[in-house]
Formats: sequence, structure tokens, C-alpha cells
Amino acid sequence: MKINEQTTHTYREIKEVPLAIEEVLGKIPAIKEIAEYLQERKPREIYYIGCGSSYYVAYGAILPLIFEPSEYIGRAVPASEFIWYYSKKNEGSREVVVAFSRSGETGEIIEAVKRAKEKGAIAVGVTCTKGSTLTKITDYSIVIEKAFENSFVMTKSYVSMQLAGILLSVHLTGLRDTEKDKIIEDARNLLTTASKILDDEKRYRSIAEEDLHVEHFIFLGTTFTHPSMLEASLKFKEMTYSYAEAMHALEFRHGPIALAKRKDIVIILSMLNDDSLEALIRLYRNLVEKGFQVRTISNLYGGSQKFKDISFDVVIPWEGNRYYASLTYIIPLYLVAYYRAVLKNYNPDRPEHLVKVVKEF
Ligand code: F1P
Repeated sequence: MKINEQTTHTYREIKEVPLAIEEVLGKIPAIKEIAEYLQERKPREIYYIGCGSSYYVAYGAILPLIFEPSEYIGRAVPASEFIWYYSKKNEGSREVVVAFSRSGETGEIIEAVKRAKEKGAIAVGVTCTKGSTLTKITDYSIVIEKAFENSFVMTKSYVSMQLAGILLSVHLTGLRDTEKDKIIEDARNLLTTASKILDDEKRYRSIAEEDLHVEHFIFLGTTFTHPSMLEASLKFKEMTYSYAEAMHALEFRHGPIALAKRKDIVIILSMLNDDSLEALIRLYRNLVEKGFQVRTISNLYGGSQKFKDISFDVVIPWEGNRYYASLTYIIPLYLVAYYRAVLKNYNPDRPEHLVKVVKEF
């Protein structure tokens, strides 16, 4: 049966990213309240955990706790690793565990929260499923109902759970209230940015078409885009059965550069307009010189006099705080993966061998 473009759950759910963002923005006061309760407990370590896309959610959401002044040590780990190693590290009484799970039913997540709670940790669940087990076993939960998905692959749930996690992290930092408010206010601009990105979908369809013959993709990013490059590589695997990986951009020079002879690879280089940009431009030029096919995605509009030779394949209309950058860079890549799937006549809603919820631990 021919997969009909634009009638799949996945397509509709990607287009509903702004709706899910809006719901999270409405929860800002509730998120602040949860952060205040957590702070009263004076935790020593704060763990953000998840599996698959939800692990990448956690990995991106913890960043404010790492880069802003903070009294706590923040770590993001897959739920399974938390069960085997981190949950045994301390007595849990001075720990906070923030568990991200679209379904709220994933085996590892439920087990990890139970183990942490047994040791006295305090737990928060971030999910898209009302009434799920996760909401019942955690002390507090953030439920984003408009991010509930029918597709097996996560899209708007990733964006909105990560936004909720970033907002929680910002509240947990040691920043002054006015500084926190400034970062939080910035999140409101995500609505316009997401809608503008989605309006450009013809562009993403043509990228998918141009690269349809390619079977290997390497996504490169730096700290603030890397979580979403991992998420993008997962979407290419899940929806299009293509080999895809992600790594920190300059790591590519330390080994993978040996792949220069291979003509069947496309590199997708995300270039955040920050301190890393000049080095990434040098990397870009170096990769092109070596004969790699490189696609670029950046929030540097209109280019710059210095980088006149580069025209970006995708320009992200985001000038705000870098903590939210990851959320914006992933949206066009969802649509590229989606169009790649339908052009290959794969059903993006139900990839073979994938289950919606991995219940067994
Ligand atoms: C996480 C997850 C998804 C993946 C697959 C299986 O689920 O690993 O990322 O796409 O559908 O489950 P969850 O804990 O967020 O429900």
C-alpha cells in the first residue's frame, strides 16, 4: 500500500509541535513550584533519566544545571545505567531523580524510579500520558497531554518534554530570579520559531529527495545541539532504516575523517551561532576539500561577511538562548526524516521491529 503523505500520525504530530510547546509554556508556574519543593530538600545530586529519545531529552534538558551556577551536581544518564550503577552510588536521601518517558510505562524507567525511591530519593516524572504508572510512583509529575502521540516514533513529545526539563533546570540553578526570568521569557519565542520552521516544509522535502539515494548519515553538533543530533540520527534509523550516527563536531577529525574515500555518506553539520562557529566553519571547509558531501544547518541568518562562501541548507530563525537551540534544530530534521520515509514508501508511524513501549526490563 502506498504511504500517503500528510495523512500519517507522524506528520500530524510534527505539525503539532507548537501546540505541545504552548501547553508547556502554560505550565511554567507549576514547574517553578516543583523546583521550589525540590530545592527545599537540598539535594546533592540531580539525575535526569530516560530511554531512547527520552534519554536525549534528559541529556539536553540538564544543560542549564551544568552551565549555570548551581549548588547541585546534575547528570543525565540512560535509565538502565542508573539502575545498575548510579542508584547504588549514594544513599538516595539527598538525590532527586527526574524521569522522562512519553509513555510513562517503559520498564527501565519504572524500575529506576522505584529503586531511587526505595533509597529515599525524591522523584519527578515528565510524561505525555495521563494516569501512567510514572505519574503514580513519582512525588511530582508534569504531564503534557497535547504531546501524546499515536506514532511509534517520538517527535512533539521530544520537543515538549525537553522544554519542560530545561525550564525545570533553569529554576533549579543558582541564578538570580531576574536572570532566570530572562531565560524563561525567551522560551515564549519558541512558538513563532517553531511555526516559521514548519512553514518551510517544502525545503525539507526537497532535501529528503536530493539525498534519497544516500544510505549513511553522520550528524555533527556541539554541546548545545548534540542532544538533537543524536535524536535526528535515531529518527533516520527508526523511520528510514538508514545507518546514521551522531558525534561532537570536531571529534570527526579524530578518526572518522578516514571515511573521506567513501562517497556514500552525507554529513549534516549543525552550526550554532556561538563560540564554536569559527572552528566549525573551518571544519566545514576542510570536509568539503576532502570531498565529503556536507549539509549545514545554522541559526546564523543572512550569513556573515566572513563566511560569504557558505550558504546554509537550513537556516533556523532562533536568536534566543542557546539552551533552547536544540529544540529548534530538531524540527526540520524531523520533517527531512519523515519525507525520506514516505518517499521510500515506509510507514513512519509503525517502523518494523520497533515497539511503542519497551515494557520489559
Ligand atoms: C522511549 C522509547 C522511544 C522509542 C521507542 C521505544 O519510550 O525508547 O524513544 O521511539 O518507541 O521507547 P518512553 O519511555 O519515552 O515512552
